[in-house]
Amino acid sequence: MSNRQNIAPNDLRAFWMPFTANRQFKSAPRMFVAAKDMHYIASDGRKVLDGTSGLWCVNAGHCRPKIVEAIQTQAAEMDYAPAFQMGHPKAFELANRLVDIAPKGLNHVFYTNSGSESVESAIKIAFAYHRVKGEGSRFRIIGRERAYHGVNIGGISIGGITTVRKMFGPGMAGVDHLPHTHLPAKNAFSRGEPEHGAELAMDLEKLVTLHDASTIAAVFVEPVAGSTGVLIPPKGYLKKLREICTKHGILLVFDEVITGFGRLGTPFAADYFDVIPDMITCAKGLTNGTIPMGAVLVTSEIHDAFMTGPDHLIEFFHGYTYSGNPVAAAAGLATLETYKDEGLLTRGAEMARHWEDALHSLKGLPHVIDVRNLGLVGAVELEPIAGAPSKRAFSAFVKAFERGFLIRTTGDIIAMSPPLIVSKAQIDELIGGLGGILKELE
Ligand code: PXG
Repeated sequence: MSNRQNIAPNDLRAFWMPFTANRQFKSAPRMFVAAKDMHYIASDGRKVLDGTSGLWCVNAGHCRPKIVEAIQTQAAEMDYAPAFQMGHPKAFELANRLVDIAPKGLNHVFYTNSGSESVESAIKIAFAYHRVKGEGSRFRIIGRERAYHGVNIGGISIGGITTVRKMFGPGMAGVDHLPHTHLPAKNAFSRGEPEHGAELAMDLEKLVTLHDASTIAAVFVEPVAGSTGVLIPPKGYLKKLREICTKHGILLVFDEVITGFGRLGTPFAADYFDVIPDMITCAKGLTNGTIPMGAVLVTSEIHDAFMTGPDHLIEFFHGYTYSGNPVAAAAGLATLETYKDEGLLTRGAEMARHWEDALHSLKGLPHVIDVRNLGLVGAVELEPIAGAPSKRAFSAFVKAFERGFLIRTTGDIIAMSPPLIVSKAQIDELIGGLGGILKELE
């Protein structure tokens, strides 16, 4: 019998959902059908307060008029233009607007369609940059434990998530890892940047001694690790990494897929920490989550190193069919305008203190073993149920959805990152709601 006869239009089996407990979801689906500003509307008509900006991407809030209109207009005017050997004005305009808000020196933009692709592109730029400069022996990339750099082979190789790393084969060759900086014994319940742990950056010197600088192309770090539970870097840590990379001619890449576009109260985390990397990978907030688009921002030094040889030849053999797609570029331009009109790239700084106070009010509630925050990112770590890791936080997530709040969980850590338009009252509502749930958890 044909498959088709078995699948009703509303059957949930065909869609193999990403990063989802498929069987649990399909036994009790949680569906969103509409969204506006700070809220989703669930399929049963309930309003759900968005405590996570979708998946850390809807920084300006949902269905913002300028962005909606720009997408509609562009889709009708020119849906697609070839990305290779042809151009269209909006991709160039967006690159210029991005450079305007990027940290000083990051003057060029390579487009991708996601954070994962931004990471792969940055890895390839790092390899190729050293090669065009005559240092092709720099084939090694240094990542970090507990890092998330997307899902492709390069990203999972330099990433540090064990469940992912054990599942998909040996990965990319020539990778080593720095230790993570999560030190709960010393830093639990830190407000903002923790005091202890900057010395962990010195492990990079050890890796340089082990492998020799001449084999190392780049160090990749998330300035604040998001997916693995909001790990805030210790004071001074990123500055030390920068110093060591500079000393040894190693490129420093900040993966700002989550921290980019105002999450910490500055346009990029590089601004917040006052550390300028050689490349920034971004995505998500670039188009406010509407149309897939990512980018790698690079220094002129990197870009210009490729601009040699006969000028009819392609300088960098890399790119995607949808690099700089017109509808995505239009969405990106309207997103950056919305951020500018409403001061959203720095609004997090104004709200950070209220957010921090609200989050830390959860200290002392049952099962809470740590609270972490920076800008408009926060995490509440719960003591796992013995023998059933992740279960306690997952029940908090399900209960929160039932009560009208969207939160995220990773292991037994609850992560929150509301849209940057959030009000103080909405922060209180979200954190108050979470507090109520924590009191009821097993
Ligand atoms: N780098 C970083 C630092 C990320 O956080 C990616 C790369 C990959 O981006 P794409 O666009 O390929 O998904 C990410 C993505 C979560 C969560 O809830 C985090 C991400 C994605 C989905 C969920 O922690 N980060």
